Amino acid sequence: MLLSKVAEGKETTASVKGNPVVISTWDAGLKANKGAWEVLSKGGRALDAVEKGVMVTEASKNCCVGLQANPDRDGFVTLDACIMDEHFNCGSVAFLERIKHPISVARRVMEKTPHVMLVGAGAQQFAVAEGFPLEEQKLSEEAQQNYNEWLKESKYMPPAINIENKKEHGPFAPAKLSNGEWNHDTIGMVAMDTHGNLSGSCTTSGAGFKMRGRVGDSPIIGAGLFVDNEVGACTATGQGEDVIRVAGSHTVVELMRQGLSPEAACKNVIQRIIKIKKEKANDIQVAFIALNKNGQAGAYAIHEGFQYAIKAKGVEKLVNVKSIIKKKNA
Ligand code: SD4
Repeated sequence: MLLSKVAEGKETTASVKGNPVVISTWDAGLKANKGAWEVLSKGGRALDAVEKGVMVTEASKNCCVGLQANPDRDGFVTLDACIMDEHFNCGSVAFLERIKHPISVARRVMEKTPHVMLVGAGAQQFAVAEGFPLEEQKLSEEAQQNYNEWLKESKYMPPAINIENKKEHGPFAPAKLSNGEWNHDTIGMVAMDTHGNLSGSCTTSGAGFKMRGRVGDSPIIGAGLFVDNEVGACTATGQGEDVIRVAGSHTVVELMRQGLSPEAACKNVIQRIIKIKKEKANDIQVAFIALNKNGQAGAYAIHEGFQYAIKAKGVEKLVNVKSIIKKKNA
């Protein structure tokens, strides 16, 4: 982990109108933000930046986002993604197989169809018709090993997404890579461009060894992602089922509309989830990152350990995010 780049979990005021800013979930966000910055630094549109940014992660061999990810319990990698611009245009794909860049298919759904969401075989058919190559149906070496391991017990339990302690939380916790980074299966990104316009993107392989057909929050507009260009933008990571039930990202944006800072708005929705889950909140991670119209960024998580990456003029760092539940031996 790039400890030198880790900042305090303070609220980060990174930008004002006229200065672009991009934030994204987890440490993989550092590289993704660089991809987005190529667009933002040249005065490009936030929409192009958030697509380009997460494509870096979708293509990365060192990450569980995209086709390298762990499969569902039947052995197939299924992907979810969505994108939203400054005019409430949005597009989404879910349960999509054998396509390398689901985020770009989501954008095509937004731009070329009268719909918001395509799923499964229909989404794949549309992608192929749009010229996206159909990749080989083959698990990455690491995913195959993980799957073989999982098959020994084939035990289905609700995934404890993104909680680091594998022993306590079973095979659905993220794996640690040989370079010490955590291998997360989602990236969410929101950005503001030089015109002060906001956009967001979110792409995931969901939970490893999930039930076939399971779709989380990430491709659902209002849950995994929401953008209101007058107010702000938010994206989520963690246990998708619990983000969906509070319309997470939309709720964060609505709280910012009422005057809450990005961090306070994220914290409010995290507290709502904890109130609903009661002691079961110990077993799930959920985190939100948000950006308001003034370019102020903030985030909050259920559990300690979540980080987001931020890039703006003269700023490039990981931020340790405040949480409700602290590590036991902290
Ligand atoms: C999901 N929210 O499918 C995603 C998972 C995730 O890092 O964020 N993993 O529920």
